[in-house]
Amino acid sequence: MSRFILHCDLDCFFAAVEERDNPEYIGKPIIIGADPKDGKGRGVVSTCNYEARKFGLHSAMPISQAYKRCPHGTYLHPNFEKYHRASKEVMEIVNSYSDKFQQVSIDEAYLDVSDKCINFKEVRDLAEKLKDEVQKNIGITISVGCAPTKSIAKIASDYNKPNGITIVEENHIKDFLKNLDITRIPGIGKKSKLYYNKKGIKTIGDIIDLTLPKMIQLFGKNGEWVWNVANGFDTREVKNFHADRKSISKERTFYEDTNDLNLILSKLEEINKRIHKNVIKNKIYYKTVTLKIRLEGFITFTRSKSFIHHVQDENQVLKVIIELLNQFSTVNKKVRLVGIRLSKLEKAPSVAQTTLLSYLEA
Ligand code: TTP
Ligand code: MG
Repeated sequence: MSRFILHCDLDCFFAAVEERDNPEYIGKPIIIGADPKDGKGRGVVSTCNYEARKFGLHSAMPISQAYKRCPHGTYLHPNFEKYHRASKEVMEIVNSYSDKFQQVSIDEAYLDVSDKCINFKEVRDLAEKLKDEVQKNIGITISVGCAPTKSIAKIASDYNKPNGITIVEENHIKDFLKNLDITRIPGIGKKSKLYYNKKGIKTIGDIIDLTLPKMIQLFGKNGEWVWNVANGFDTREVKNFHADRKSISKERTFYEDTNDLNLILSKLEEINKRIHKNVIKNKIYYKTVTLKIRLEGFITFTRSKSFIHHVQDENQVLKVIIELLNQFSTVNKKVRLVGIRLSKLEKAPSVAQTTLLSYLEA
């Protein structure tokens, strides 16, 4: 029996929230990210609306380049608190359509509705209802893809953006994928594209035409995964938050590289707080804390420390983070990104070590 998996992804999310709250922006190019400072600014575009995309702007583009292409755009500093609130409200709606719900980023989630629908007509009705509910209640639009696998559902949600629904029935997978560029496959970026192109592979159809052994011979393990995706052989389930989860992590990129220790610490405190909202809600305990720091020039370091027992304790984690951060303080470079990862997870252990009882293993 075919599975009905939905992938829901908000359209130009941060920019959409700004348009909702400032209707005078609608129809104009809006860019969220670093301050362009008349073209001299550093940092990147976080996202931009579809009006701005007409000028070639996109996420992660240096803000100076964006400004060159679109000097008349409206440039806004991100308001993360507002976006997190909107995300939470949207995800509550999406989750109300099925318990088999997996949020994978601030603006995207998978939903398995195989138990709720008996055919694609019902899936479409459900997707339309979900979209309407998000638009009416939150005031922003979401695109939905539906397919028998997670990877094809993700490709489908992106296919008809913004505000689209794309349904790929089991016996239409090949027709849907065959003319799409290989970069539509999640994980094939600009660099891999060049590599694939060199071997004569441009479309997903070119991949489907190869045998699995040939793909493995040409591209190794990655080739095997890509071939499976292209042929609709992705058996991954929609997992609820904690099922089989190895770690929980969050990271943030600074809008401008910084060596301001207070700023770095307050960012880490914010990340720690957010992670703990999740772990508390999902009754998750952890043993290992990892601090990740990326310096300018993309050199990345990680340092970890483990508790003897599983704990769930925001203050203890912060202490560990400060301790680990001190190990970096002699580095004379600016910081680009910081992150925290909690691993060795356990769900509601028999003996929960909290606050004073938790102690460290060197
Ligand atoms: P995306 O879903 O990748 O992008 P989007 O929602 O802005 O646009 P689309 O309609 O194509 O889905 O990311 C969701 C949000 O995450 C985005 O609004 C801003 C943030 N983001 C960044 O801050 N930096 C990035 O490099 C990317 C890709 C996203
Ligand atoms: Mg999005």
